[in-house]
Amino acid sequence: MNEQKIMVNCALPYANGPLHLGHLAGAYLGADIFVRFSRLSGTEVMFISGSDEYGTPITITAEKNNKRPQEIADKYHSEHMETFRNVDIIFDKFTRTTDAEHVKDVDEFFMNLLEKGFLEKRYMVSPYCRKSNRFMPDRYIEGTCPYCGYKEARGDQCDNCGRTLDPIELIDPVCKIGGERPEFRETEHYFLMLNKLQDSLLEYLGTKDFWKPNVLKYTKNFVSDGLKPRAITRDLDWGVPIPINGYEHKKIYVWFEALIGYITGAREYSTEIGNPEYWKSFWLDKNIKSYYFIGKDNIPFHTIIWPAMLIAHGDYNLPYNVPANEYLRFQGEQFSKSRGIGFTVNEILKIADKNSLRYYMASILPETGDSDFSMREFQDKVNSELVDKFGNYIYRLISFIDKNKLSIHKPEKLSGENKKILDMFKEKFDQYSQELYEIHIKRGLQIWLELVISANQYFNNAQPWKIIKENKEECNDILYTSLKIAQYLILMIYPYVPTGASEVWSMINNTVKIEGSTFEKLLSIDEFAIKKQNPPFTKLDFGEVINN
Ligand code: B3M
Ligand code: ZN
Repeated sequence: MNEQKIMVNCALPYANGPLHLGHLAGAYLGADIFVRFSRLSGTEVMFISGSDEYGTPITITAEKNNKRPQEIADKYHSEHMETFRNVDIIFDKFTRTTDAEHVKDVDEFFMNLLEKGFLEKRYMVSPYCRKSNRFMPDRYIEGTCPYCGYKEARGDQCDNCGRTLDPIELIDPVCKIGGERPEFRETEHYFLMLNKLQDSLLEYLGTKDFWKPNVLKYTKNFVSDGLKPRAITRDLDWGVPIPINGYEHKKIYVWFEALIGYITGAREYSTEIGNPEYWKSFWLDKNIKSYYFIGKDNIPFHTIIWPAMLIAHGDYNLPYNVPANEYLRFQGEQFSKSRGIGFTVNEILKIADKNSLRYYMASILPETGDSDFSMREFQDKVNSELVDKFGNYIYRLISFIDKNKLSIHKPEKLSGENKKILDMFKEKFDQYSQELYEIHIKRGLQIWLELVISANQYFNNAQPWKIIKENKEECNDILYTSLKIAQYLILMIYPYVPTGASEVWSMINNTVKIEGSTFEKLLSIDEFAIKKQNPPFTKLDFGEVINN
């Protein structure tokens, strides 16, 4: 069931604003859990993401703040790296699309596709602002949506009905910068000839019936609109230059170049670890599975455009799975910065610790449909499950061994209830592994929680505090069993709450660390060094935040 080697890539977040809980739920937390699980299962993983620093999302923020785009990108690039560290999301490489290495990769990709005939020059009609004397990005044009009548639809998309738009379709279009009705002028661009890739793309998609239903649905919608040539350059200053003379005033479209960042990140990582060819063992070996953790709005770019680009290029591995999540709401409403709804990651870390946050978020990931983040549920779940059920089991067990100064050894033979429960744990652990292997993060957690409840029941029924007076050997067997149970519980929760689990682990074992080891090795440890201290999980008390 285990793969030897996999590649896990996470959408490159735009470096134009803080990361919020929706980012974690949509892509990053699930990816980190999957990576940690895979590594513990003995799989070699390369885990890549980075900052998406070009494109209009950055220039719009820069203009609003009277800053240069690079200043905005610099600020949020370092902020993002720190935020991910704050919640234990640790990439092998968090690259930047403004890195010179990235530009090199984009040039190579562009020229490769051009030479093979997959890029062609075409004319298109684009909005032109006479006041600022330039072509305007689609996003800068606003007007009334021709489909639903929403007055503030953007030239690329209507936020009300969700349709992708062309600015020329807008009723009464206005340029956000010049404030006037734009002119529509012809302009020349490079197009990716998706039509030429249609057959290979459909063949590829035909092998993907195991993808999540939501991912297949968005992908099919896109395909049924027809695979038409798509412009991959723009009339913009801020972007990767087009590697052809005479195109100095145009740039490569952000979505075309940002995707190539996955390759740049892998290359840069390989150089950093002193093994510059390492990335090839992932990207050039067609047996290596690659996973892309992304939010729902990025689906067609990863299930159509990126595979099309990779097919056209020819050398590289196509996405194996794209386990995109749906949206997270905040207490029944959409996250909205302007209306003050929801938290950024760093805001919530001021009132809750990272273990609790990861635990709760993992339990509500929008894996199959939209889900809701509720402060009350956050508090209740952490307090009753992580602290009361899991924390107490560990605490009671360790306190008992410590108080009686016992040293626990492996029994010659386990029998009765002891054997029964460990057999059951082994079986449930295999189920958990299968769920996580299939990226069912919530189901894995559910199995763990059931086991925590069984662990408490076992300990209550076995009554070691009574048996110790009657039969020392039998008491040893109960505590040995309880410690083996603790091993399972700690290791199974590790991918979800790595820091907390590692601390609990050090209370029963002080020689081997979880990180860098495997389930197999760690579960075979039969010697325990008990160190009594309180488990790291503490109760949340949001008080007023909940009542507001
Ligand atoms: N930057 C979208 C986003 O941040 C986009 C993803 C790029 S992945 C190559 O939501
Ligand atoms: Zn609309």
